[in-house]
Amino acid sequence: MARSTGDRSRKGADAAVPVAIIMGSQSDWATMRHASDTLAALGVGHESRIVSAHRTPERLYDFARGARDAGFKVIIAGAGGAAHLPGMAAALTPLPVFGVPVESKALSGKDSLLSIVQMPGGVPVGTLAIGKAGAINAALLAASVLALNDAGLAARLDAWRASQTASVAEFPTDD
Ligand code: RP5
Repeated sequence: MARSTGDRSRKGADAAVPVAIIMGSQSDWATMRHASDTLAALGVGHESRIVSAHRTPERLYDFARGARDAGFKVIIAGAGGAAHLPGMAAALTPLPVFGVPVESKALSGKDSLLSIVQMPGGVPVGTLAIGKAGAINAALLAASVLALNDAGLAARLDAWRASQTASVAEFPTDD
């Protein structure tokens, strides 16, 4: 179901892989894997790959310009620091882009957040929280979008939410 980072196979239009997870560096994977894990738990096909706006700009252009024709429906883009990847991807594709600010060492991800969220009017990036929570929620948002046209996925999302609700204890414990 999920293609891991490093799998560069492209099969053209592929309805089974509707979500692309891109990230600026291998170091982002510790965060972005939570998006991958969440999509896997929901049975959503996805592919993860490293696409750096700064170090591999041609790869970014090739990926983003071809993303729709490759069959992707939603892109999740995570980056840290001067995090231009989500915005540049959004500039190059009509697909919805959800941006995940990766927590940076120097500024704890505030730099990432501001880099991603402050897009000019006309080029939207749906920006999530910094770090793991943002990665998980980006996956849930992507799944919600896809569930609009997928009753099975909508049911799995409902079940996921019900399970989350059931897991919350009413009273705190000392353990
Ligand atoms: C960004 O620079 C990446 O998204 C990453 O969050 C950050 C640091 O990259 P590395 O130096 O760890 O490769 O482009």
